Amino acid sequence: ISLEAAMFQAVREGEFVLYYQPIVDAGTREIEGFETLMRWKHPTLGMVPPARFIPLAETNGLINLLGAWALKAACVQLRQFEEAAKRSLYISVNISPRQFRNDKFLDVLDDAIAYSGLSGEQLVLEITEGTLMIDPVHAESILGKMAERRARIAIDDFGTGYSSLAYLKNFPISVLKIDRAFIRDLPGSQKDGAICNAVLDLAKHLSLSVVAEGVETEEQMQYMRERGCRYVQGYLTGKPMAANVAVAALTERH
Ligand code: G
Ligand code: G
Ligand code: MN
Ligand code: NA
Repeated sequence: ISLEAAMFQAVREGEFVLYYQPIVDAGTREIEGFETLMRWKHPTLGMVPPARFIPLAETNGLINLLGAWALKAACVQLRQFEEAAKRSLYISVNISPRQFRNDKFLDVLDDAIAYSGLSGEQLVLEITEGTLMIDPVHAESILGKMAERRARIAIDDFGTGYSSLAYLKNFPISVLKIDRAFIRDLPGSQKDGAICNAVLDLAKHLSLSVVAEGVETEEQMQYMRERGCRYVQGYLTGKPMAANVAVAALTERH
C-alpha cells in the first residue's frame, strides 16, 4: 500500500499527533506560546516526519481534513496548557496554501474557536509569503476575516519567499517569524546580522512582533535579544515535544 493510501487510513486510526514547540520571551525565558507541529506515528514505519507527508497531503487534498483536526485539537490542548501554567498562553498553527484557499477554512476556524472557548487573539495562524502571493486579492479578503475574529497572522519563514513587502502595508499582519536560515550562522555572519537588524527595524516601525526561529545557542539568543527581538523559538529553549512533556515544562517553572 502506498504512503498516500496509508495516510487516509492513518486519519481514521488516529495515528496523527501534535507536538508543541515553546515560543519563549528572550528576556524572561518564560513560555509565551507554542507552535503546533504535526507528527505521524506509523505503526511500522515509526515517526514519519511532516516533510514527507505534508506535501503529499497538500497534493491529495487530505491537508484540509488534517489541518481542520490539528487546528481544533491545538485550541483544545491550549486550555490544558493554561490550566497547568495558571496563566494565559497562545497557540500558533501552520496553515498550508491549500487550507488557506479552501472555502471552508473560515468555518473550520470558527468551529475551533467556538468549540475550545479560546478568544481569537490566543490563536496565531502561520502563513508563508508564498501562500499570500498565490492570489493577493483573495488573501486580503481572508486575512480581513481572520482579523475580524481577532486571530493574529504570522508570516512564517519570513524573508525566504518570493514576495513583495507591500503586503505588510496592506494586510493585517501581527508577527514576523525570521527563518532559521538567517539565525543559523549568527553571531559570526555579518550578512545575516544585517538582515536580522533590518527585519527588526522594519517590524519596530510597523508595530509587528518578531520571533527568531531556529535559535540553538545562548550566543544566538543574546544576539537577537540585544537587538530588540522579543521572542525566540528553537532547540535552545525547547524542541517540539508531546503535550504531556509540554505540561511538565509549564509546571516546573512555577
Ligand atoms: O518539525 P518539523 O520537521 O516539524 O516540520 C517541518 C514542516 O512541516 C514545517 O516547516 C511545517 O511547514 C510543516 N508542518 C508541520 N506541522 C504542520 C501542520 O500542522 N500543518 C501544516 N500545514 N504544516 C505543518
Ligand atoms: O517551517 P516552520 O517554521 O513551520 O517549521 C519549523 C521547523 O523547524 C520544524 O521542522 C521544527 O522541528 C524545526 N526546528 C525548530 N527549532 C529548530 C532549531 O533550533 N534548529 C533546527 N535545525 N530546526 C528547528
Ligand atoms: Mn511554522
Ligand atoms: Na519558519
